[in-house]
Amino acid sequence: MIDELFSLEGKVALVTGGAYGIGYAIAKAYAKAGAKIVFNCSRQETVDRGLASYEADGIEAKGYVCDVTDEAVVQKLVATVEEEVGPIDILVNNAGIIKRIPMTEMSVEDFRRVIDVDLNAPFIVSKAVIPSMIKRGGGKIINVCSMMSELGRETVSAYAAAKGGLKMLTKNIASEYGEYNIQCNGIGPGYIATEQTAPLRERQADGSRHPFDSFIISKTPAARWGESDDLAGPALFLASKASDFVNGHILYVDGGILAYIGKQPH
Ligand code: NAP
Ligand code: GCO
Repeated sequence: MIDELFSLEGKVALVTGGAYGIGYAIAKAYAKAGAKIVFNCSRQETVDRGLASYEADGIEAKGYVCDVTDEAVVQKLVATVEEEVGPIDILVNNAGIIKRIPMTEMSVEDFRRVIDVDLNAPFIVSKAVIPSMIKRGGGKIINVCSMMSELGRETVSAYAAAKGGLKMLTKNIASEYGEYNIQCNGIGPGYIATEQTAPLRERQADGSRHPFDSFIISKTPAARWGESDDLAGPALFLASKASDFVNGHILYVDGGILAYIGKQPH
């Protein structure tokens, strides 16, 4: 039955940074497909915000404070989840930050922090959940990559380096653990209207669009910013039986940006 292909009934999904934005949209889709939802953020107030949103959407979710860059805390989180909810069948490495600073003006500390959250943390969390997945005969890992896994632009050197590395970490986890029926794939959102990109869409003093806002719309064949819910279907595909023979793939959900050279000037 086609429904069974996309069902997550009885599965436990951990979505890092799943309080709002892209992580929340992915978790909501998983809940609708039957999964039990667990999420974490680095701040109690964000966890509380997420819990209120899940409750308002009629979703039973458990939230934990856990900085994904702290291996000891992550290992404790995984043990707690396994005890309180059950073994983790689906991991979405979604938690992420960006710092938009010209590279030559960026401090090493800022560069390292972005790499720590966006690249080292997916390693840390994946390393914590894979042994249990192997014991249970398999699992799904979805790493949230980016246009910057493929492209650069000014001021995002640390983020692009991290997301480019995350693409290759995805391929390596797929290569190293595919034989244990673990599928590790990436999802690559285009430019999505979330709090993270809000500065790029702020209306100008005269009420006009932010120049970057207009730029992205011109570079996107779909001629719009993505919404977090645009990721729901592709993320569900990567978490379900439907993708059991898909491994090491980065599924770009970008409205066509990566395919498009841009509109010729008139
Ligand atoms: P967002 O709105 O900024 O949300 C980020 C989430 O990650 C928050 O819940 C945040 O909560 C959590 N987080 C940040 N640092 C953390 C840490 N050290 N430990 C645990 N949780 C942490 O971001 P978003 O736009 O939804 O993006 C989510 C993911 O998609 C990120 O990996 C981002 O790089 C990626 N992405 C975004 C876009 C886009 O256009 N928006 C496009 C491509 C890829 P706390 O701050 O409370 O920890
Ligand atoms: C930026 C944006 C992008 C998006 C996303 C694109 O400053 O260029 O924040 O990096 O977050 O990663 O896929």
